[in-house]
Amino acid sequence: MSLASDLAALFHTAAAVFEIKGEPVFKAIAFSKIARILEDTTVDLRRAVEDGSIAKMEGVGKSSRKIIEDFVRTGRSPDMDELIASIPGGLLPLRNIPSLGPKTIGLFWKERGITSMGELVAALDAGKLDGLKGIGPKKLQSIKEGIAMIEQAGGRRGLVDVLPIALRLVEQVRALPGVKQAEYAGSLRRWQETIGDVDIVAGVDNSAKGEALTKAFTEFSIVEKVLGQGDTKASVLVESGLQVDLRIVPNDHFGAALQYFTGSKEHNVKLRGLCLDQEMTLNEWGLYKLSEYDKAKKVTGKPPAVPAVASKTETDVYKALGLQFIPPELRQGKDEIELAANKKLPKLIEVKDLRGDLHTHTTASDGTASIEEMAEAAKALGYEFLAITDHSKSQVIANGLSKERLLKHVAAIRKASDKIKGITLLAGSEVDILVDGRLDFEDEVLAELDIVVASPHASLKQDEKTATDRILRAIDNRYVTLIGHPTGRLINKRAGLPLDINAVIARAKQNGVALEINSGWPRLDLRDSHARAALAEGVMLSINTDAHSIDGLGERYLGIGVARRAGAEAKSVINCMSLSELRAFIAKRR
Ligand code: DGT
Ligand code: CA
Ligand code: CA
Ligand code: ZN
Repeated sequence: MSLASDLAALFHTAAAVFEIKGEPVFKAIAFSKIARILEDTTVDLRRAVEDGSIAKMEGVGKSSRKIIEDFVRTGRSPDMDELIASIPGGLLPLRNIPSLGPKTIGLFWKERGITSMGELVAALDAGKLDGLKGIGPKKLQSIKEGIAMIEQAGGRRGLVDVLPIALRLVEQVRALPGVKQAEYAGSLRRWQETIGDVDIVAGVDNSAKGEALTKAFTEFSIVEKVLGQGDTKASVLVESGLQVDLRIVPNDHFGAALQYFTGSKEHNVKLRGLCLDQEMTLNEWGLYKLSEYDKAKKVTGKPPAVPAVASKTETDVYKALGLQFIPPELRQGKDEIELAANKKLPKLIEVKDLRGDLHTHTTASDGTASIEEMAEAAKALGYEFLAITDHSKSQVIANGLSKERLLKHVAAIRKASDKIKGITLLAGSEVDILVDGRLDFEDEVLAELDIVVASPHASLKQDEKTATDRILRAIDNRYVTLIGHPTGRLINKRAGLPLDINAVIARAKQNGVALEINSGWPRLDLRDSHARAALAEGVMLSINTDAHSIDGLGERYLGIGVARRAGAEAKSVINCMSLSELRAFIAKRR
């Protein structure tokens, strides 16, 4: 982490301490503000401290100036140490629990003596937190669920948090002397939604010194702790305890190593089974004839001293086994090896196959860009169409549109569509699926729209039967084109509706309704397995960003990743249709 981001984290922590202690709110607000400024700053803090210009930085006062100066000069701040030590050490980690804020942590501490996760769990179980002022049973229930989420996640981190760190490290590894190529492997390359640790593979030439390379790796500024270091591998911890493993192999063995460390374990196990059938063996060094491999002398950390059948590239390895190249997203140990053997792998959808986005918001509800701005941004992405689908009236916090506002908005969208050349705007709504499955607008209003996205937002804790009936009823509405984020789950935060997904898929198929893969993090909803099940039944998918800004429109790659893990081809995704095909799809069931 950079100095500025380290300091930002420290100020965020300090703000939480103030809140936990119940100090006047202006203190926490001031420190949170400095933290946010530090997160975004491009100022060289060392220089700013040296020449005194730090005093002029926005938000920085006398006490925060001293903290920054101490930290920049010595790597710590006695004032901050003292502040943090003024509350029990077990309180700060409780901030990781979704739906538990510092104020409530402070309340539990002062009123019930809770000072750690263990004590909190015990108190919840024993009902000791019942009856606290301002803390209802619903709140307690959601804290319990938050704790369960954390335990279930087991410290696995979200894909989007890990990806930038991995990309940065891969770039740094590529720049080391003697490194010919480097890639991230593991669950990240397979595009899993959560990541246990990051695996990086580097191919090096003969001049490279392994020990020096791994040493340089452990000395990258982002590294917080070294777990192990040898001449072919190293393991380190970076921010918030994320582990990164580096493997170094001779460049001629890079493909085999990348294949091996990309996994999944299940895929590799099946692949090795296939090797044995062909009297070969596959390991991190390459694909070898068994007869030769068995005779070869083996030294740990070195390739076996016999020529490999294949090892340079992954494609070589798969080809030598009579397989098509299997994209990493499909390496799940399901049916991908059989499909690759029969040359029947799907031609996976790519970002460039998308011809439009069908679920987006503008300033009319809770977006930050106007209709025109969104349209221009979509055009810049090469899109042929864009559906504007602002929230409906029940979404009060999201400034949902009343019928009257919606009809005006529709007129404005159509006008903009006529004015802006090169892209067609579809006037739509993201209409709320109410608690019983009715929609938030009458049919006669929906009939005025070009496209209808129906999504659940509230009451996401229904039982399976109620939740499934709710979504089925929405699918039955003839104006509904697609179901937006069908379960409402948030990765590592909220389980969402416990749907009977097969029933939902069957009804979507019967009615010709598409199911969304919402690309927005932390939604990714439908998830990969649900999308796969939908495809197996021939249900059409729709990949949308749910963008609330022009930048949001660009964030399609996550949804595409989910679709690829599901084995989706462009022909199964309505965003890849031509506009006239899409209009026909919408019209067919009305
Ligand atoms: P993660 O880190 O839990 O998100 O998941 P992965 O898949 O990245 O797992 P990881 O980091 O333990 O190992 C990376 C890859 O290396 C894994 O997908 C397959 C390969 N691998 C690691 N250990 C073994 C092993 O004992 N046997 C086999 N066949 N493959 C292994
Ligand atoms: Ca891993
Ligand atoms: Ca690993
Ligand atoms: Zn939306």
